[in-house]
Amino acid sequence: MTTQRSRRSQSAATVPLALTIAGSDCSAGAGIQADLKTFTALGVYGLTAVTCVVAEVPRKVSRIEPATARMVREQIELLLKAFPVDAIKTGLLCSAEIVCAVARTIQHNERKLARSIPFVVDPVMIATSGDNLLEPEAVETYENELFPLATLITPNLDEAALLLETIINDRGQMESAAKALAKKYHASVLLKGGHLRDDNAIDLLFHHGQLTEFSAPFVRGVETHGTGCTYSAAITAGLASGFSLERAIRRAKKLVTESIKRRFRWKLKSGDILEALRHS
Ligand code: PXL
Repeated sequence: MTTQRSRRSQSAATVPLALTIAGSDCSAGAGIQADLKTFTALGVYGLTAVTCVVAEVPRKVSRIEPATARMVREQIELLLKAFPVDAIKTGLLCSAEIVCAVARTIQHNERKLARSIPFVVDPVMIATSGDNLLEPEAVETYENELFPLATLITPNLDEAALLLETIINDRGQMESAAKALAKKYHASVLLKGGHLRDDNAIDLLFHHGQLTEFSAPFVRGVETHGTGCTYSAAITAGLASGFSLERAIRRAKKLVTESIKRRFRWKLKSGDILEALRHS
């Protein structure tokens, strides 16, 4: 017979677990804070490995301080040893050294655990404010070390353009870019087209040789902060919950669109309006 207590501990044991390896955004719209809120909103328990601390508010990045590569490695190692992690995502990794440490630690631990864990790589390079977040030398390390391990890579148009050294200005160019990235990195790619600012925000998934479109009405006139982090965290939560890639993306897209529609707004002392995503 199952007692009340053991029934409760059984259900607690089945909560999916996701790990985010990312930076801290003190304004809490992006970074590990956004990831944790998103995991929680989707019924997933979130674990964090902090890569750097960013002093910022939505339109301004003021200072970035990286953790040591050793500290990043130790957090990941400890968590993977202690918890049956169901999915992992990366956000801002800050430096080439940290990108390399993350890749090697995941690879090493997966080998030890003898299982591969769904792994979403959000190649965070530039903030919506236009500030550079990633050391330029780190791009090559992403390509050589981290992308080969990814289940899914989720670049926006700027990141894709940088990776392919091209310009992406319309839907046709998006299609070619999604395919080119998938071919170049032998991975599934979700290319996010929100920056085209058309009537619809269109994202293209290239997965197992097939192109799938995810579309939602573009919410106009909103200065967003943290949409990319929220989107990739929601996809990771879906994968941690056992969803297929397509189902995880479909639900994540809905969550991001709804969050933008029902955003929080604060009137600042200057009379300006500050906007941020909500995740519940
Ligand atoms: O939105 C990109 C991003 C990711 N991670 C952290 C950030 C930001 C944006 O500013 O601060 C920690």
